[in-house]
Amino acid sequence: MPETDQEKAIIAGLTAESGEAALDFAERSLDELAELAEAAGAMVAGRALQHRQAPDPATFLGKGKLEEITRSAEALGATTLICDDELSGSQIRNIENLTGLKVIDRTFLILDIFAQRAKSREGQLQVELAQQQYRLSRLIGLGQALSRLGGGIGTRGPGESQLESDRRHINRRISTLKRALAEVATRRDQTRKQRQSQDILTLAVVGYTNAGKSTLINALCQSDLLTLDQVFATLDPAARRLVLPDQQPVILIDTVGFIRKLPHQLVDAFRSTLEEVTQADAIVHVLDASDPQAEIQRDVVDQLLNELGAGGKPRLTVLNKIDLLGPFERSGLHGLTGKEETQMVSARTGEGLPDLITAIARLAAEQFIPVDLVLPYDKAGWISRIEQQGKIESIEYTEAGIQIKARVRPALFHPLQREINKR
Ligand SMILES: Nc1nc2c(ncn2[C@@H]2O[C@H](COP(=O)(O)OP(=O)(O)OP(=O)(O)O)[C@@H](O)[C@H]2O)c(=O)[nH]1
Ligand SMILES: [Mg+2]
Repeated sequence: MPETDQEKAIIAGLTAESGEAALDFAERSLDELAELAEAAGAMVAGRALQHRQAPDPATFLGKGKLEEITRSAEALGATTLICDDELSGSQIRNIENLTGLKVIDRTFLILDIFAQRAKSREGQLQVELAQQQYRLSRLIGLGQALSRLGGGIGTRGPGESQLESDRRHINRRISTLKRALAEVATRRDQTRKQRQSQDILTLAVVGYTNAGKSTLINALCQSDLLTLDQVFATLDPAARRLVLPDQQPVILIDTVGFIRKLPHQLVDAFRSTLEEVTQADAIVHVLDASDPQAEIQRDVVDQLLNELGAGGKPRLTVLNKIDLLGPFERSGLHGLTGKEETQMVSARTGEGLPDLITAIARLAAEQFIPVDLVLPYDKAGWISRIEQQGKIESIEYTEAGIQIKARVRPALFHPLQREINKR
């Protein structure tokens, strides 16, 4: 994009604590905000970090800081101010009045990037739902301010009735979007049920945005999912098949990346997409081990997984991008290894992938139930199902019937058990 077309922005954040670690944390959050602003198509002309016990309820940043920002925006030719936290509707209006700048917050920015990236119909519907919910909550902020101004009976001004009609309009749109999404979700459900009925083990590949999830799936499955050095390249889940060394297939599901302060509107709106994570048999958590913020990113992902109710699933941790690390830095990765099994890999060079595949195979094997049974000859049809959905370890044709030792998926185990008990 030529520079002249780009919106010039100043980014600003708050930190409640002043210690070195807290300052560093806030600066890194601003770095990420700058990345988000650029991903949305803006040019970051300046940044400001204010140390303050608590945000100013009316203007988020202090008045003095806002005056400073106004002056530097004039000097730099910036027209937009982007704040690193969610602002209320009245805060946005107050800051706009004080600075003359267009004001947006981190949530708006993330929603905007999602809107630019969404390709599938489901993705577009989900993003618009989140955006409308964001707008609605900002209207309410404005509404409270106005109704306080209005005061007594009969003082309802034109502003307020406009507001009510806006609110009605948004609510109608939200209902339409929810209905459309419910339809798409039903279809997604069917696809998933079909997959589950084939009973192939499903692993959700999750992680912070840009950690290399799609690249890793491509390297493992020889697929060609979109990978880019930018945030939120992937919005729609995609399933790819990986055939393990014992010929057992598993499905890897690529998912949307997580980020700190992920807008709750997005989490709500993306619920059906995120169900791919909650419905998976196990989780592969991909971390960018070369990122100085890897530890924080891991915690953000852990917390979101817990919120989604997927915190207790069997899990593998993958420390990716180790090609960017020297031997000394690699040996310092202990801090990132939790209680789950951890593999160091480079999805780019292929280093560590054979060990990762072994670990996935081990995880897959743990999801199978061992059986030792005698199948009557008239039930021999079950053998092909066991072959498809499990692994036969030994088979012997005896007088009593067909003696089978095998490992099967839970979904086959129960019907099989019922069948045997019928006799
Ligand atoms: N050096 C190096 N770069 C990698 C590696 N794996 C991925 N990358 C790069 O990291 C960037 C992000 O990769 P993606 O696979 O798109 O990351 P993602 O986690 O799917 O990201 P989102 O879908 O945006 O959340 C791309 O530029 C990749 O080429 C790796 O092992 N080493
Ligand atoms: Mg991706």
